[in-house]
Amino acid sequence: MIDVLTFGEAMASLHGPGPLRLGGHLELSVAGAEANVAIGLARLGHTVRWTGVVGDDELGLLVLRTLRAEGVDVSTTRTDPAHPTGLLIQERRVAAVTRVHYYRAGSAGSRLAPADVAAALADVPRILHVTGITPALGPDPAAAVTRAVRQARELGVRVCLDVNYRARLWDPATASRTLTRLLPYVDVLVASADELPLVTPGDLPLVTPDELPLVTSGDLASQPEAEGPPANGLAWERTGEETFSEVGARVAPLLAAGVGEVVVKHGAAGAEAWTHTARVTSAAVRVPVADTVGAGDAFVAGYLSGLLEGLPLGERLRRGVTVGAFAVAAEGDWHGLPDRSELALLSLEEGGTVR
Ligand code: KDG
Repeated sequence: MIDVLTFGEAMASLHGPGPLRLGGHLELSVAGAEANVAIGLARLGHTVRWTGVVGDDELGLLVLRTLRAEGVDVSTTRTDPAHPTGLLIQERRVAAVTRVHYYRAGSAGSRLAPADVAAALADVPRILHVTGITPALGPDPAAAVTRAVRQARELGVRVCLDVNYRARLWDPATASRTLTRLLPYVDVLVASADELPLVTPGDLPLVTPDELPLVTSGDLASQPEAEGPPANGLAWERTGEETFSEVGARVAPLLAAGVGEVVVKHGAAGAEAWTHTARVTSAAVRVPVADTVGAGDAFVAGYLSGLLEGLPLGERLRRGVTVGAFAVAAEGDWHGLPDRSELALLSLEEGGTVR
């Protein structure tokens, strides 16, 4: 049994230091949210498969070679001779803002189809991870994701969905319609705070946290400092014991609809995770920002790594923000992600030397 299957499009990526229209050097690598998560998990020692479609071309070989080198199983990835591997160009306009240009319409990756699901799930994973990017690529990839999450649910596989809204690929109304249909199959939902309204449209019954069953969970019980902020920087709070926040108003109906965990990313302000029994927040790990692209995927890799290991809610959140910080501190979507032995590096004193 493998730990995680990720399912979606991986592309070649080009990125350079300045405005594209001025020309100059660009660096060639690989991108794609599901591939980034797969690499992050593999570096942390988990067994991971990425299933997608690449073109029968040099860029397709680059994708496969890179993922294999990172220890990601690509044995169920298909090569499509009739369509090229997609391409993405990241353009750094100002220090912390990257503009993305897609060359992925008609790509091999967008040929992912429901028929690809059987092979992908043949070796049943513990977790299936998908994102809202894949359904935005067209009707076939959307149907493939729907089939994948349904079959995963039937097989008892935990399903993680990262909303990952991409305004360049679709509009909010279509995204909302499509993604809310996936919710009955989702165990772990990840979204940034501004993406939450997409998965909690007005017609979902709004409930307050008070209406949620509130029992002391193992997560809270295992934390001796459950009533106050513990030494490791995590703040622990119980659902229903605090001001009814806007995030809470969005999260509560998701939990009531059956999503087991809702994880909300707040960028530099950290992240929070909600279950039926607990809400946990974690500050971000502060690092000098080199490149924020891929930070969300890194966060998911860390969070799922913690889930696979049975870590309590607060600790998996902490691993998420820690791996996210590694992504932010280095150039590239996934290049700076830590292996297991490096996880503790960010808690060392600044300016130190590791021997
Ligand atoms: O999360 C990083 C991704 O945005 C990047 O790798 C490309 O998957 C990508 C996308 O569709 O934007």
